[in-house]
Amino acid sequence: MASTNPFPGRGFTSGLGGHRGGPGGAVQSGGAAAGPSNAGFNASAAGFGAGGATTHQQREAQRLERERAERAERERLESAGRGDLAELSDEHREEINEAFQLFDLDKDGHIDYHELKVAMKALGFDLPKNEILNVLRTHGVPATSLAKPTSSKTAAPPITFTGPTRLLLPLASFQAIMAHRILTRDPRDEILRAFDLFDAGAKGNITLDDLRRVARELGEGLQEEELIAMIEEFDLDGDGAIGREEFVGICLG
Ligand SMILES: [Ca+2]
Ligand SMILES: [Ca+2]
Repeated sequence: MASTNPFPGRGFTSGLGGHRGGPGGAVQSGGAAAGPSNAGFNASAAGFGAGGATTHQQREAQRLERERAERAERERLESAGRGDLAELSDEHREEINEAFQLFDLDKDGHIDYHELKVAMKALGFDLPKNEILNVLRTHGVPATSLAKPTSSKTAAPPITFTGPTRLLLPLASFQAIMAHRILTRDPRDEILRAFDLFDAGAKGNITLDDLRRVARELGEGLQEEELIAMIEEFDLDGDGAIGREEFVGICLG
């Protein structure tokens, strides 16, 4: 049949006996059960078509509505995030971008669960698993949507959600989220993060050895007496080292 049909694109419609051309007419003429010779075929086709079309359309509508809501929420957060981003120092903005680039191993502008976890940790946010998952659920996009961005319109294959790693976080969302977190973070947290950089081995104290090491790493030509004087100045409880609270006191005081 296909070989003799002069209008291959309309073959199925005319085969149903419908007098309306085009794909839109096909469903309608099928529903009207036109053409006695084709009635049997039409009925089953219409039954299948109608049932399938309704649920498909409903599902499609629900999916579109859900996507619209998610997109709106994402855009709202991202525009709020852009505001945050504008408030950040250049240094923080660079830190955010560097953390992302560093862990976006395949350079596709998206990071997965594990990459997000380490990228956030690199920025000083060591979040538990469920919080990372929440970030991905709220801001992530399905990995499958990246492979074929335009083919989701017709007969979208069901997204098989096999796990958190199937959601990816785009750079713009990462920037917005991290900007917000950095701006709203407790200064104490940042101070303690710095403390941890000094405190080798997480002893809970910054010792003279730690100061020597950091001075060396920073290339600061500090004299031994200067380092000792630093400890003495801030060592309030006299244990010969700078504890966490003593350190917070230095930075906030
Ligand atoms: Ca990636
Ligand atoms: Ca002390």
